[in-house]
Amino acid sequence: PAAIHLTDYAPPQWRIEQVDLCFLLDPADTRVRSRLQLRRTVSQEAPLVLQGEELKLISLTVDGQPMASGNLHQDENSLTLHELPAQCTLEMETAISPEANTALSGLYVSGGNFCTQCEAEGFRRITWFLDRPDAMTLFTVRIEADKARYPVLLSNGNLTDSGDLPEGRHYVVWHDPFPKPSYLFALVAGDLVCQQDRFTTCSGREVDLRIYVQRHNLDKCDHAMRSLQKSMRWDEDTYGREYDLDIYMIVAVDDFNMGAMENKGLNVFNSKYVLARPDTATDDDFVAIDSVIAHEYFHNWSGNRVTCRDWFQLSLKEGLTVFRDQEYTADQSLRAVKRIGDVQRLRSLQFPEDAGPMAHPVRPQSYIEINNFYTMTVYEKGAEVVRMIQTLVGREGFRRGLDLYFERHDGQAVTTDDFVRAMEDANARDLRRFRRWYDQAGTPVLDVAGEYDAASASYRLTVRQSCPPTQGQSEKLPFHIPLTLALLDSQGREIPLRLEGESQASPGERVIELTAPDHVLVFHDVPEAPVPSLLRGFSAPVKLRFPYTHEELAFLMGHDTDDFNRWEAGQQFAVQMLQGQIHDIQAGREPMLDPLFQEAFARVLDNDTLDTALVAEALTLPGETYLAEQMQVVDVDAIHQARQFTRRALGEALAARFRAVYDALRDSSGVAGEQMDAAAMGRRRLRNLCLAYLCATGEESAPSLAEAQYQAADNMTDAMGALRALMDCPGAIQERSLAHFEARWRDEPLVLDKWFGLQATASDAGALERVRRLMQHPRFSIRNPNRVRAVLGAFAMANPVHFHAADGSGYELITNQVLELDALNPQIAARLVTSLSRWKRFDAQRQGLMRTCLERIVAHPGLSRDVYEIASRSLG
Ligand code: HT7
Ligand code: ZN
Repeated sequence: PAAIHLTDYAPPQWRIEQVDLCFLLDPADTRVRSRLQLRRTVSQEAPLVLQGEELKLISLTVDGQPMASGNLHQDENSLTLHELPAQCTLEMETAISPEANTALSGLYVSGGNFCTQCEAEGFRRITWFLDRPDAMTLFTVRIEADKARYPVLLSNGNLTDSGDLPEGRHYVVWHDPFPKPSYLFALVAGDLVCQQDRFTTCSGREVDLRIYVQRHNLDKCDHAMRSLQKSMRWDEDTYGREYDLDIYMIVAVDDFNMGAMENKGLNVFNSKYVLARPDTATDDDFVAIDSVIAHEYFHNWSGNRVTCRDWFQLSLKEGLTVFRDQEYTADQSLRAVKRIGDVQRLRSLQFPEDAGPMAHPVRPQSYIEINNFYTMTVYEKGAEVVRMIQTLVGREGFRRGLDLYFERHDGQAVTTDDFVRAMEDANARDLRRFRRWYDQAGTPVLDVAGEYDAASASYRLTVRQSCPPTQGQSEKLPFHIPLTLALLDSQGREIPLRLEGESQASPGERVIELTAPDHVLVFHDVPEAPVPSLLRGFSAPVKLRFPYTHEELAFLMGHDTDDFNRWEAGQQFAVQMLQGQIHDIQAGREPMLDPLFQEAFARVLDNDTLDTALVAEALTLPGETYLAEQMQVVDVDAIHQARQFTRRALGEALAARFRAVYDALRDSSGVAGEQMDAAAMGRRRLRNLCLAYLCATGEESAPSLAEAQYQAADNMTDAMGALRALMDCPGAIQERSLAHFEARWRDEPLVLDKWFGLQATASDAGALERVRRLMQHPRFSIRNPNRVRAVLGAFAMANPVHFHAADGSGYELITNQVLELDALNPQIAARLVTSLSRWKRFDAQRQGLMRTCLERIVAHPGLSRDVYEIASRSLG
């Protein structure tokens, strides 16, 4: 398959000024009639090239006349029309089969209802079109269907007409007054009910809010509705963005490739990100739903009103919208807790991507299949890039820049460069060097060293930046990096900062702008040797190296005035200790728990002035994938053993304190109504963490404690907290609790996914057999992406010990499933292949096994572009 390059971008030669669509819905044979008002945008004759996939063209006329056959060329994925008048009307009818659409892209059937997914290139699976984001069009959509089977018929914009038709059929007409690209088109038809509410915008307009679900889920929509209303208000208050249609609809569907889709006025959601009741969804689910609802809502401005010129600009909307949803969540509860979660995600998922064969810039230069570029880099690193701009220009400057961006580009399809230019123009700043963040892949490294000179009372920090080579980019130019720092005295107070050349010291922290490979920062009037607090709040997506002693890390854990960095010091300390233990295990020695770490850890546990959510974060050890990132050759077994050893050793050493905190938080779950606030969530988090440490000890009474919690739980967080803790305690209690859960929830697919995931990630012996058994479970289906993620995705991405079993059995299982899945749903199959892509990080034997699997995949006949791109890049 051929790659598409950013440098080949050319604007479309035709504009579709208006499109009228008429859908005659039928699961096996849907007819799509389209009328396109076309206008040529260039002066000389130019062919009109429309895209299409798996379409049957039934008829075509131009200005009511059939085309001369010599002027019409159709191949598998394109329709070319020659010698068209500069302005004309093109009418077509196409036939499609939604029920045969297992790829879940275009128009498909889920749970007996029709729905669409058009981003990135799904619209071409519905009808022939200029299926590219810079082709913005006014849409009018008529839908006709059987009234009994499909009482609800939805599309974008406002409802303008509806009525009955002969033979039990009915119709609706929707008109969207905002021009949009085809990827934002949506249609939903089915037997759905809706929860309805209202929102009054800042200018006093009334908006009708509706969440459509299957009838049995109507009692799980309250949280999503509240989230939508909060997001709408927040975007007005924070960024001055008002909603623009009279209606905003969300539809929950069970079969969905990703999280949700921001179609204009008609968001389609994976039901996982809508449905929640305290007894069916965990606190993490509630928070995730709030953030995805917000994310899709925020797209109405950052994505829909201002969209992307081409798919290389994807981060223009995704990086910016992730940044906006992160800020929204940070404003809902504790900012530092949100930041910690985001940084953990970035470091455990994006950093590895940026260091592997799939590494690509935030604005990629080329792709084979765009669906493979909805990545952690485009989304999460893209959000970090936006965050750095805010750090550089300040919050007010950022708001000015965003206002200018929306004002300048409303109704346009633009580039990341346009975004940066608005920030520059609104703030009179030159961000030329900063733009390299969009073009250069790889995670920069900052090597920092400090030296105190008592005689001159000065402290000298030297900072060197570098960036490892990535595919196609062997040399990197220096990045523009905001480094937020403070110097702490021995009491933990921030020392006022006076840099060389400055006449006055300023209190508090500073943002230092690094633009060169090397910087020397000399601070004066420093009364004692300070402990530097560097990269506060994770001010840039880089790897920081500073030779802290264990004593300094323990000091920062207790004293840093930056919440994020206090957590970070604990993580660094834990990483250093775990690395030592990994070496010991590899050398056949007994690992040891560092007493200094234990003390610092215990002090955090005992600190009742800290927010409980923050304490829970601080007491969570770095994850196995993050630890793997720190190793030259990944040793999954030693990593797992070291981490388990430390959990157990801490559990044993501090058992009485864990138990005391656990008991003190016993009555904290609260009663329904007040149990979903951030404080209650923080308490549950800490309490479940204590339980997990207690269960990690292997102590006899621990499983009963977990079982008692499981049985008494009135909420899914505590039920799952108990079950998860029990996964460390094989035996009768674990078995009967798992069996109870399965019996109770087997008819709630989203809840059962938790049960699938827990077992697919269990590290005890027999994991592979268990995964095979789970795939035979009557509720498992390879056609449902949530099920695939819960079983196969969880196994491949979150069960390193068994996925990387030395005999290659884990790789074999995943490879076979990838190939089976590829024929049905290439997008989901491609996601699964990424688990094999970092084969070079492992020992020779595993490398050989993984490479063989990748070669088998690439050689498979009829392979999709999606899987081919990931597998072949991984091998290359
Ligand atoms: N903009 C959407 C990205 C998307 C997607 C969503 C559902 C299924 C397939 C999809 N392909 C691309 C989601 C978002 O970022 O908001
Ligand atoms: Zn998005």
